[in-house]
Amino acid sequence: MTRLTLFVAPYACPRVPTAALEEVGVPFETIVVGIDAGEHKSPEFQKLNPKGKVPCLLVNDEPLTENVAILSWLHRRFPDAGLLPATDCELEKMRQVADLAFCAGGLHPIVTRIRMSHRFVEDPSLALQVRKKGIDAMRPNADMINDRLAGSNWWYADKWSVIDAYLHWIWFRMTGAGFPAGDYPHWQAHYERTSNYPSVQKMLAREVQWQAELESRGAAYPP
Ligand SMILES: N[C@@H](CCC(=O)N[C@@H](CS)C(=O)NCC(=O)O)C(=O)O
Repeated sequence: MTRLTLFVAPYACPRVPTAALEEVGVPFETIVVGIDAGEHKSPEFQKLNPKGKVPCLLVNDEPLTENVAILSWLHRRFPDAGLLPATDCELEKMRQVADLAFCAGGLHPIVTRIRMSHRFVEDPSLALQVRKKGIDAMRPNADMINDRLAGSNWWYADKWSVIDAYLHWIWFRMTGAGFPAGDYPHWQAHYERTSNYPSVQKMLAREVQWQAELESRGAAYPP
């Protein structure tokens, strides 16, 4: 049996592959990395992921990094789990990769500007400007996502996928940092729907344990 171990951090993007692994339903372990305590910069972790980021998935001790790659690998390795809609069309498969890349490469960096605006400035008083620019940059994306979710439960109409888990994390992160949720009612409703989706609920229950573990070693941080 393939041994799977995922390096995670509470409230961070490893929420997405955790929900994916819960959806697959195979046994897996998580190792919690205290980002605020700088544990992602430790030599031990950087040996596995020199980029110093979570998630990092160990497949029988072999590391795989980047959400797009981890989620794509899980989808290929466990095709019956339905992490993405099944299709024989090569173009459609690549459109699914494009959707993953949009979340990871398009939306995530904007979320970082909104949520971690202080990281982009020397002078802390300028952080608000960075956050405002991040919110401005997110708005056209949020319009498009809100429109797409207007008439359907999930990103791919009637079929839940890991894109929904990704949008769930992005919404959580940016609205928690001041993004105006009320302007995007369909994405808000999607967030609530996804919060009740079984594999997302299992992921959120795991996250409570991750935070408790960080608290026990004095490395916890607020959402
Ligand atoms: N491109 C990476 C981004 C991963 C990433 O930025 N992870 C964040 C958590 S959401 C992280 O590890 N941050 C640690 C830090 O740089 O402080 C992916 O999609 O997997």
